[in-house]
Amino acid sequence: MPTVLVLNGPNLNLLGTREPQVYGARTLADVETLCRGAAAAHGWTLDFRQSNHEGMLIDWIHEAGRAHADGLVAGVVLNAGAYTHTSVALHDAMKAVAAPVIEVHLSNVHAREPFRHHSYLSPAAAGIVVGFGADGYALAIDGLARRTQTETTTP
Ligand code: CA2
Repeated sequence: MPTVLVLNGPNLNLLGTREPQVYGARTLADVETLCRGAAAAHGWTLDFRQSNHEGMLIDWIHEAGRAHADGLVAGVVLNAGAYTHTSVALHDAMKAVAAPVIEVHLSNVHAREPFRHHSYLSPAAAGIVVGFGADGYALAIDGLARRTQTETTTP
């Protein structure tokens, strides 16, 4: 059964503990449960991870690229947190793999501080989901499934 890999970047382990007006009240464990249901609805298993380290996220994207080439991973959902706005290295990692990567943000970054308006990741993303809170992760998994379906059925 294919896997969807959900990667979370720095500080997202703190979700639900502070700034609920910005990020919602759900914890990262709640988001994982939500994602598990969304993945199961498409017959996928879920691999859900979080790291505060840029290099770890890059290693995981490379790993996903290899697993995608072997038919084991359908794609990646990535909330890279603040690395979104700083990391050319994550951009390069996304470009280096054929696995589709959907960029997700809990908050509407475009309605926040100007430094959050630019994403180094968006040009390398297969799709972007912004501002739907934790539900955005499920929307991203659904979008990945629809995209995968289209790829396999469209001549
Ligand atoms: O809206 C998002 O999902 C972000 O990726 C979240 C990042 C932020 O730097 C991006 O601009 C937008 C921050 C994640 C930190 O999450 C916390 C949650 C609770 C308490 C403290 C931090």
